Amino acid sequence: MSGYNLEKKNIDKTLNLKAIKPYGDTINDGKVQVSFTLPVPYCDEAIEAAKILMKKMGLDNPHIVFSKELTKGFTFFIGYGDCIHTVNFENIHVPKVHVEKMTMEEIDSLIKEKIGRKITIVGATIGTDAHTVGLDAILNMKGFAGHYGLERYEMFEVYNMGSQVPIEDFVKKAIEVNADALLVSQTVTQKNIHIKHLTELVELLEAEGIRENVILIVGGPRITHELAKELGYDAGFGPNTFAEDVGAFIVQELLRRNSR
Ligand code: B12
Repeated sequence: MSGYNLEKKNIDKTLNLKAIKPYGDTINDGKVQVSFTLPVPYCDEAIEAAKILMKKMGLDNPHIVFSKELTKGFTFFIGYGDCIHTVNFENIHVPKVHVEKMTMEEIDSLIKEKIGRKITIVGATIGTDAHTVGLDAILNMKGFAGHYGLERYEMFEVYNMGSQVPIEDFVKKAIEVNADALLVSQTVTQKNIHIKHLTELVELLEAEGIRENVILIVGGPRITHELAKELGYDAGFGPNTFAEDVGAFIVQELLRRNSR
């Protein structure tokens, strides 16, 4: 056995999915890099404070590799440490949207064949939220990262109302065009403003008696399917969503509802 292999055999421990740790260069070494700022001047005591804090974060052998005064009274640190905690990977179950993957062409053909008419979608970033890039990535003709948006599909009629749309206007539009699906985007989560907006929308749809008539979808960087379901939505989509994920969900959900 070569010296390298011998050494590797001695330091590598078997991967245990019931207790995974961060990986640096050896399984189970737990190596983690952190960066943070403390509101104290740059000095030896500041570095000591940073190391004590890292220990309290569960990082053994704390080592500050970089520290610099940001401005008077504030010091920035980069440190390395060995994470003492583990996670049971086998026990993790993340609720996900159940959708069979389809291409744009397959989605259009399925709608033509099984629905026989265009599916109407109304999308908006509701309330005070001004972020439109995520919603546009799903709806706009040119789409996102090489994936065309739903406007490009032959069988979707898309109304993109843009950003900061009052919830009342959004619901009014949904009624006016007899929407099949409502697509809402929420990015800002400060002070749980997204929960407020999303809850108000569900309440208004219920008050208007149309909640059950529409497929209600929310998306955004901090949206999970679990949160969406909790708030009374049919599906929630987070980062790395593409239009075909959403298009496939809409047509499959519509067919499920029609067959009931
Ligand atoms: C661009 C940007 C802006 C632009 C927005 C321009 C525009 N027309 O959208 C401007 C300058 C206006 C802006 C303003 C603000 N912003 Co800003 N902004 C960003 C930034 C840099 C990028 C966001 C983005 O475009 N991402 C790219 C898209 C493609 O990703 P995405 O949104 O996640 O979308 C994907 C999925 O989430 C999903 N998805 C999203 N929506 C939907 C909807 C549906 C229906 C579906 C199915 C899927 C889906 O699909 C998309 C594609 O995969 C982020 C930081 C960052 N790097 O992420 C901060 C950020 C989002 N902004 C932030 C903040 C705080 C603000 C301000 C409050 C700042 C201020 N104090 O004024 C204001 C808010 C104004 C307001 N009233 O909303 C914070 C939000 C923190 C939080 N969680 O609350 C961030 C994270 C910055 C930060 N680190 O602090 N912002």
